Amino acid sequence: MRPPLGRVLVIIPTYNEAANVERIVARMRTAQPDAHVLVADDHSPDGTGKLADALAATDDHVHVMHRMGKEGLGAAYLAGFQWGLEHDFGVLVEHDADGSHQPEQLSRLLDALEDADVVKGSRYVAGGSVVNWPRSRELLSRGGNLWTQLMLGVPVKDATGGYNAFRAETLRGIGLDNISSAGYCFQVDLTWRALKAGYRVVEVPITFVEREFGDSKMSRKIVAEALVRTTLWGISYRARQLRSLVDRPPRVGP
Ligand SMILES: Nc1nc2c(ncn2[C@@H]2O[C@H](COP(=O)(O)OP(=O)(O)O)[C@@H](O)[C@H]2O)c(=O)[nH]1
Ligand SMILES: [Mg+2]
Repeated sequence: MRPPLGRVLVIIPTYNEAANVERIVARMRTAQPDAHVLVADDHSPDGTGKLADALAATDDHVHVMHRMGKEGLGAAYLAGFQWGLEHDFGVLVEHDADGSHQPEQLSRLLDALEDADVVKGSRYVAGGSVVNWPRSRELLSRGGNLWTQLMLGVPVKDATGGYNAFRAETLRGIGLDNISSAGYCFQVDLTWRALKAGYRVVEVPITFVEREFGDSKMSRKIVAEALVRTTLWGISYRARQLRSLVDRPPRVGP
C-alpha cells in the first residue's frame, strides 16, 4: 500500500490567459475545495497576473507566482513544483488554464493516484476524447504520441498530455534539477524519467476540449523540440538495448 496522498496543489501555468484564468480557478475551487491552486504566470502582457492576484487576495487556497517573462511551460511547472515541494504538498497536479482540462475530472486522477506514483489524464485510452480540435492538431498529437511510443517503447498512449498528477515523492525521486525541456516534450520527459526510475504510471481517460478564448502558444519550435529530443532519447535508449543484447545474448534452447 502507498502512503496517503496528503494536500493537493494544482499548478496552472498562464501566458495571456486573461479571458480564462478567473473561470478556471473558480471551477477548480468548486470541484476540489480542499486543493490549493498556484497560478504560475510568466508576466503576461494582458494582465493575467493581476487578475490572479485579485483571486488570491480573497481566497487563502489560491496563490500566484509571478515570473520574469515567457520561458515556456516546462520552466513554469518546474518552478511551481519546487514551490509545492517546499510547502509540503503531497500531490502536484499540472492543469492548463484554457478550459482544455476539466477540473471536474481531477477526482479521477486523484483516485487513481492512491495506487500509483504518476497519473496521466489520457485522451487516447478507452473513454478518453478530444472535443473541437482541428483535424490537423489531433493528427499532430496522435503522431507525436505514436512516435514517442516507437522511439521510447513506453506503454503510455498519451505521453504528451498535460493533465498529470504526481506524488511529491515521485518528483523528489526523479529529480528536477537537470530538466531543460520547455514545451510538450516536458511531459514526455517527466513520464520517461518516472518510468525509467521504476515508478508506476497509470493513465485515466479525460475529455480534452479545445479552448474557446485566447490563443494557443503552440509553435513550430515547440514541435521541433519534442521531435528532436524524443528521437535523440530513443536513439540512445535503443543503442543501450542493443549493447546489452550484445553483451548478454539471450540464451537459446534448454
Ligand atoms: N507560464 C507559462 N505558461 C504557458 C507558457 N506557454 C503556454 N503556457 C500555458 O500552458 C497551458 C497550455 O498552453 P496552450 O497554449 O493552451 O497549448 P495547447 O493547448 O497545446 O494549444 C496554458 O494554460 C498556457 O497559458 C509559458 O511560456 N509560460
Ligand atoms: Mg490549450
